[in-house]
Amino acid sequence: MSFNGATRFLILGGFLGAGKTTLAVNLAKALKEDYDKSVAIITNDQGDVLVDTEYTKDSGFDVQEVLGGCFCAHFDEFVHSARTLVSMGKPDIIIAEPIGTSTNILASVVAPLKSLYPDEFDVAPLCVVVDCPRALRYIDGGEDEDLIPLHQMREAEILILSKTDCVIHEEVGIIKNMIKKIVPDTEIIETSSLDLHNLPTIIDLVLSERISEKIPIREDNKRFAFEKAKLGWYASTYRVSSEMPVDMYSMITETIKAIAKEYDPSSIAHVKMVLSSEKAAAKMSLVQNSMQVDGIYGSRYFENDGKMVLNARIQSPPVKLETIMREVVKEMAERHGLKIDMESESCFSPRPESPSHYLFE
Ligand SMILES: Nc1nc2c(ncn2[C@@H]2O[C@H](COP(=O)(O)OP(=O)(O)OP(=O)(O)O)[C@@H](O)[C@H]2O)c(=O)[nH]1
Ligand SMILES: [Mg+2]
Repeated sequence: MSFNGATRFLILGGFLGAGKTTLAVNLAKALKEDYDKSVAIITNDQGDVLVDTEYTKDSGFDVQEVLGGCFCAHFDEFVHSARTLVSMGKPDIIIAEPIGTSTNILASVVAPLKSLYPDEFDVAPLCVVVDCPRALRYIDGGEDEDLIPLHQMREAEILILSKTDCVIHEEVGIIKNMIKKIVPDTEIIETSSLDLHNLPTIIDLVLSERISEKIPIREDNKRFAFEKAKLGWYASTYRVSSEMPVDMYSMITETIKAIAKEYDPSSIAHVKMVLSSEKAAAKMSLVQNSMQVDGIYGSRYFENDGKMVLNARIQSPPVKLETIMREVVKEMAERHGLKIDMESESCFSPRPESPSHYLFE
């Protein structure tokens, strides 16, 4: 889709686990099925292996990933990914999901895209996804660790309030009033991935000619460095095999529960896991204390060869996180008779990043 030949670009920001990937895939599916529009997706991570990439690819979309840091610090690579998607399949729309701890997206991603590539990309107003359970924490002003999500909210041109199904109706109203106090100029669209209410409203925005217009707010990235560094980032991939059928649902549920037992829920930003074979796949997430199986396709049982990808972002020293993840996976594999062979692993706390561009105008 293009007004003037440029590719429509939607940036979906928001904190870890807020529901960005779920929304991106739901939007992409609806745009394809109900509006005959093609969508491609750009994922982003600090580490080097992404559950989100597996999930969006498995959902049938062209995907590019920018790894090793935020779009803002890898801006040329980000633009290269977008151009690759354009040359691969000429998508009508590109949806880009920055890392959940990204800050100053307006100044370091939106503004440079608009000013450097006005003929190539047509950037929609910045959408920031905020989930209701986490937002309840901000009612009393939030805590120190809410510095990043509160900043992300202030950046929003459209604030998408997700997971409305996870709180009672009155709380949605309370959260919206709180948001209006923090960002009076922001439009709020509430939604839930369970019933997809208001998805057409978000699609109307994507298909409209509205472009991002908000003047970037000036907040020094150094303010966020301490909070970012508190998180341990873990990623691993395993080649897996089993001669007997393995119940994937039990396997991933028990794995996620075992990880949850090791940490205080408030320190768990997002743990996600995909187990897949040629004929079947299962994905599961844990955000704070909320555990959810996000889909099983094909059979519930895993057989023969496949792959397992595990990502965790938890407030934890990386060494402890790595030890726990290894032990849990080993124990679960033994219990379910799954042979595992680690292909890659990384665990670290993110270092401060410098954006390639930083435009305030
Ligand atoms: N109940 C409910 N769960 C949701 C909703 N939206 C997303 N989720 C679940 O929340 C979890 C996290 O969703 P993701 O879409 O992976 O979140 P994300 O923002 O992409 O997370 P990161 O990429 O780690 O920052 C998954 O288990 C989703 O199924 C919703 O509206 N309602
Ligand atoms: Mg995601």
